[in-house]
Amino acid sequence: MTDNHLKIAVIPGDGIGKEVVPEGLRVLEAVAKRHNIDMRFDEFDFASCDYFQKHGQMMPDDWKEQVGGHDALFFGAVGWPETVPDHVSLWGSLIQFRREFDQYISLRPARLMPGVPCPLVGREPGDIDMMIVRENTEGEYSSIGGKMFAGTPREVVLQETVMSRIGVDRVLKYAFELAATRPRAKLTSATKSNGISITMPYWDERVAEMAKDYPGISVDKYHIDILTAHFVLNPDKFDVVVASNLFGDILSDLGPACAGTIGIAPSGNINPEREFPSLFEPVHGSAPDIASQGIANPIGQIWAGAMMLDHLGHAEAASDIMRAIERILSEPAMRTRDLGGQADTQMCGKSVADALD
Ligand code: GGG
Repeated sequence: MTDNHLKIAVIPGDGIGKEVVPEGLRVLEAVAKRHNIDMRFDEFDFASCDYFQKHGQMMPDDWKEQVGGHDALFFGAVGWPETVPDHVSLWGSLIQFRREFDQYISLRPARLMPGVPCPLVGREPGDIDMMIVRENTEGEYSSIGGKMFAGTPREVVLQETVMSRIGVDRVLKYAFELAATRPRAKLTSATKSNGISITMPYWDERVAEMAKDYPGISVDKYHIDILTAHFVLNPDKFDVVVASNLFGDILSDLGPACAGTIGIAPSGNINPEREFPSLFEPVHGSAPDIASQGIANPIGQIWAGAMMLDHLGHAEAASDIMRAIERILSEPAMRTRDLGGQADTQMCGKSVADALD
């Protein structure tokens, strides 16, 4: 049964995360009111580089207790390389959430929305509509490795890729099931099994094995290098795309960029069994180059809010947000600069809230 009382942990993080999260909340509050959803927001200052500077770590030791009782996490962005190295901020925050809350699916839609100028010539809305399913807890993002003979000419660094049968099969199953719900029923697997000769052939084998259970799904695979070229040249070829952690991260920036801008791309870090809360964030990072100027596109954050509501069983409220986003994107005056407009972050967020049915 759908829960009408929702408790959301809000974590703005760094850079433009602090600017786009309030716009996401503005829209969530407006839609909650219309749908009589009692939504409570608890804001946390950790998982940010400011917190690191004060406390010497990205999150308090009891972060899991602090946010674990919430229905979902609404996250902005992390990273401020001037003060904290990027690998320290990412591993100290987002990667902890993904691993500790077993958010093994990263679901990232890339869709050409009506009215959005597409950098690829001749594409219309509907031509680009893919769901990128990224493995989110293992793969190339592994903590197994180390450095030997540091600072000497014999210096050696090593970081292992980890693929477990459980880890690979569960992300593939999710992707096949998702493909089965979509009209084209097509699944593309990203690989590199010619060069990476142990883990990637294993990935391919598991795809082939699982495909036997889904005879209605048309399956293909591409090496990641040519796949990136096809994303740019033939994005309409793709429906559901499943990829390892690193390949999925790259493809889920490229896909939305082909569809106009990374600024509108959302992402769900999902624990499908709902044993733990899932986390919703824009695909983009903290963007230090445009932070504090009030010009960031808030739509990725707002769309992440729609994904969160959908995940929590409020599909109608989520659809209302998506309709409002489509209306605003169709109006050049309401677009932010990444889409050739002049609107600032707050104007754009407010216009989405006002455009709700
Ligand atoms: N809102 C997403 C964010 O802050 N991303 C920072 C980043 O670099 N993420 C890498 C990743 O998602 O693995």
